[in-house]
Parts: sequence; structure tokens; C-alpha cells
Amino acid sequence: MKRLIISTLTAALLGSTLGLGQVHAADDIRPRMIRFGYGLNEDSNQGRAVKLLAEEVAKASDGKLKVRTFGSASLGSDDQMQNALIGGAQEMMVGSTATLVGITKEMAVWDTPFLFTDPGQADQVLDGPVGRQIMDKLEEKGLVGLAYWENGFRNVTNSARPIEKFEDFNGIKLRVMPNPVFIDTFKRMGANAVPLPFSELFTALETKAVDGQENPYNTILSSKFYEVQKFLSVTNHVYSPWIVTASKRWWDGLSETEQGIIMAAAQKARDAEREDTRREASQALAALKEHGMQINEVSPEEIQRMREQAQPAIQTVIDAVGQDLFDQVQAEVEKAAP
Ligand code: TK8
Repeated sequence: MKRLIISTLTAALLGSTLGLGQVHAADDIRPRMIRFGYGLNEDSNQGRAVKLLAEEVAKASDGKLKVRTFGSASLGSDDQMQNALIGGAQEMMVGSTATLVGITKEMAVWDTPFLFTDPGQADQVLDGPVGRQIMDKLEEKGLVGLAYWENGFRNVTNSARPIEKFEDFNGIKLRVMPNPVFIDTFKRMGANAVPLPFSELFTALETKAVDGQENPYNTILSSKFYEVQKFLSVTNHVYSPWIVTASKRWWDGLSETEQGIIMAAAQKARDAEREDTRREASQALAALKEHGMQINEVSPEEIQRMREQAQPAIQTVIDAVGQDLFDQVQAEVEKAAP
């Protein structure tokens, strides 16, 4: 309130002494067009949440702030969009934290194999102080983090064979996100890990440039990977967050009111998205089976062997984020134990 009064006063003073007509006050809402890009289809958990965010922003701003949504990577791959945000050529996006590691290395902490065991635990850590601290690291690189959404626990699909133990990865060309921890983890499993942007994944599977990939059930369903993949192996090897980001260059030019509206919408969409994702995930296996996928659960003993095999990849995480931050996240995870 005090800040509002001061800035209103300053605006009035400036306006009268300098003879300026309009000075941008902290509670202004100006007509703006916001380009919001994302990688999945409109008909996906990601697409539905972006639509909700756009509606919320329109409602709260009386239609002055217009979020134009661009799905299916039509503005570019996650990596290209991140750079467009930094440069100020695009305003907002949502994508995996894993793709941000080249920009903000601390994001690699979320790539720790088997970090979370349950989605509620992930919510607590991501929405807690350490999650915010890591998100705030984006600012020095020209991005503003608004909210973590759920991509989800990742599972493996491929066209060669069911993965029942890590040795079954041997020789499989597996697309991974362009991220050092993912590359390292799957090399240790014996796969031929091939980093590729998500926007090229369907075609790569279809043309057999790669044999497999790993993503949450929701994405396997919404991106129709069942059309080009036979086997789905339930590994839950890592929980993958999405993150809503804005161009800092653009964000800093918004009034406090405008920022507040967009932040509130990103958080409201987050809550709805997590519910939607969990509901859809709980029914996805049955749907994927109907689409002809052969599904196997990996036994707890073999998951344990995968965990041990992946263990040295944790060093790659620590090298990127530092021991202190790594330990801090581990402590938060233990506090939030399911
Ligand atoms: C969508 C991606 C996707 C991610 C991946 O743009 O690349 O596999 O899981 O959700 O961010």
C-alpha cells in the first residue's frame, strides 16, 4: 500500500512538474498481447493448463491482457523458445526444467534419478523455499520463473522389447532430453542415449532413427507415441517438473498489478494441472493397453538394481549444482517423505 501511494505520488509529481500526461502507475493494466508457447498438443494436460491460464488472465484483466497460446512447438523447440524469451522476442512458455540446465545449472537437481517417490512430496519440495530459490536463479539469465507444473514420473517406451532389467537397455537407441544427467543416467543403463528436442521425437520414433524414449504416461498418450512404440515399461525413474517462465526483459516492464494477475493465473493453472495430470495418469495405462501397447511393471528388485546402476550419475548432478544445494534438496525431500 505504502509503495502504491509513493509511486502514485511520484507519478503525479512527475506528471505535473514535467507536464507529462500519463505516467505508468503500479496498478495500471495496459492492453498487451502475450505470446505463450509450449511443446505438447492442445489436447494434453499441458495444453489444457495453458488454456486455463489464458482464460484466467483475460478474466482478471477485463480482457486487456490477451494470452495467445501456441502449442505443438509451433514457436520452436523448448530450447529455441527459452532463447526467444531471454532475447525478448517471446513473452512466456512452459517446458521441462531439464531443458533449462544449459542456462541455469541448478535446475539439474530435479533430474536426480529416483529423487521423489510420490507426487505430493514433489509438490512440497518444488513449492517450498528451495524450489523458489532455484527458480529465482533464472533471473540472472534473463528469465523469470512463475510456477512449477507437473510433467510427471517418467516411464520408458521402445519398439524392441520389454525392459525388465537394466541390461535390457543394451543397444537400444533411446531419445533423452538434451540434458547431461539424462544422458549419463541412460548410458549407465547401457542404452545408446541420443539427446533430441521433444519437437523432433515423434518423427524420430516413426522413422526408427531412435528405438525408444521416456516420458510420463500422459505424454505417451497425448502425443500418440503408442502409434510408433510397442512396449511400455513402468520404471518411474525420475519425476519431471514443468516450469512456467516469462521473459525478464518483458516482465520488468509490467506494472505490479499485471505481474500479480499473471502470477496468480500461473499458480491457479498449476493446481488444476496437477489434478488433471494425476487423474489422467491413473487411467492412462488402461487407455494405452487399448491402443495396443504391451505394458510391464518392473519388479522392485530390478528397480533397486536400476537405482544402483544410476547412482554414479548423481555425481553429475552434484557437479552441476554443488554439494550444498544438493544436500539442501535431499533434506527437504526427507522432510516431505510420503
Ligand atoms: C514438452 C517437453 C516434454 C519433455 C520432453 O515440450 O522433452 O521429453 O518431457 O514434456 O518439455
